[in-house]
Parts: sequence; C-alpha cells; structure tokens
Amino acid sequence: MVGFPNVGKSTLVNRLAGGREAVVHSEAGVTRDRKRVRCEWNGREFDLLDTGGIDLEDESEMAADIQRQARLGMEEADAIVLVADGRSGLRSGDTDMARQLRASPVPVVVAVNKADRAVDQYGAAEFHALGLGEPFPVSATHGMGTGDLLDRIVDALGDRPPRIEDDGAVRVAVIGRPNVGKSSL
Ligand SMILES: Nc1nc2c(ncn2[C@@H]2O[C@H](COP(=O)(O)OP(=O)(O)OP(=O)(O)O)[C@@H](O)[C@H]2O)c(=O)[nH]1
Ligand SMILES: [Mg+2]
Repeated sequence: MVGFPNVGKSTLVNRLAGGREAVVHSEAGVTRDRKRVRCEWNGREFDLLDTGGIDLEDESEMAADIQRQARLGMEEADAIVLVADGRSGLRSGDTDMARQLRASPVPVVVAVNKADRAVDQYGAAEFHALGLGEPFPVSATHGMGTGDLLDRIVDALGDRPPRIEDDGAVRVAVIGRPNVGKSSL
C-alpha cells in the first residue's frame, strides 16, 4: 500500500485485513515502520504492507527516510496498491508517484479512498488519468468497495509464487569481496 500522506492507507490496510489489526511482523524503520498485516480473501492468503505517506516534493530528511522505507516495501511486493484520496481529487502527488509506478515490474492497482457515499464513486473516474488502469473507489472507514478491490488484488497476485517466500525461516546472506570463496563455502 503506497500513496500520498493521509490518504487512508493504514485505515484501508486494517479494513482489508478484517479490522483485526493483526500485526504479523513489524520491521523497525529509521523513522517509520513498514507494518505487515496478514490478510485472506477467497482462500488466498497474503500479507499487506502498510507504508508511510510519500510526498516526492517533501525534501526533508524525515520524508526521505519514509520514502526509502516505502521503496524497500515496493521492491519485495508482488503487487502494489496506489492509494489516493477521492475527496481531495487527483493531486500532483498522485501523478508523480503514478509516473514512477508505470515502470513497475509488478501489477499496480489504483484505490481511490474516502468514497464514503455511493455518489462518491463517480469521482474515482478522473484517476483513470494516472494511466494505471481502472481505479477502484473504496471507503476504508465504511467498507464500501473493499470486496472488489480485494478481488482485483488477488487477481493481480495470480498463481505466481511469491517473490519472497515467508516460510518463517531465518535467512543468512553470505557476502564478501570477489573471489574469496563464497560459493565454495
Ligand atoms: N471519510 C473518510 N476518511 C477516511 C477514510 N479512510 C481514512 N480516513 C481518514 O483519513 C485520515 C488519514 O488516515 P490514515 O489511515 O492514517 O492515512 P495514511 O494514508 O495511512 O496516512 P500516512 O501514514 O500519514 O501517510 C484519518 O483521519 C482517517 O480517519 C475513508 O474511507 N473515509
Ligand atoms: Mg499510515
């Protein structure tokens, strides 16, 4: 889950995970954690990774740290949900992120949040302009549209094995200068 600050990513993660706030794993970030929540839909289990809001125009050190954390999250993701705020409408912050995500090697789904009333879903149409396919209107607080979004996420994950298998095993990286014998070891 990535997106501009305050669009409702954390609320949406908790809603999609059934409101359980089931924190499975929490990696300490420099200034912000990437929060991982286990989720299940139609018999398919996957982890949702909440990230800090990205404002590419914010040049503060704090923002840079959050962006670094979010980027690490995107690197290990099998699908990316770009969350936007339907109430504020399409903003340059959304467009900036979408431009980068159009080059993503994994599927990207656009969720237009804060569509609390049925009439709000029409507002999602302008997010077609992001060039990332059909935008999904959702309301994280009311639960509207979340089933369709989950269908799309599961569809995007497909049958491919996860890029990073979470089997609970501890991983050890063998690193060193060239030719010291890493492979032989
Ligand atoms: N009306 C409405 N408000 C929402 C909805 N989802 C989230 N909010 C509100 O939006 C604000 C931000 O929600 P968060 O979930 O913290 O947003 P975030 O994207 O995780 O924010 P950062 O992590 O700071 O980038 C809160 O006041 C939420 O209550 C929604 O579907 N409808
Ligand atoms: Mg958040």
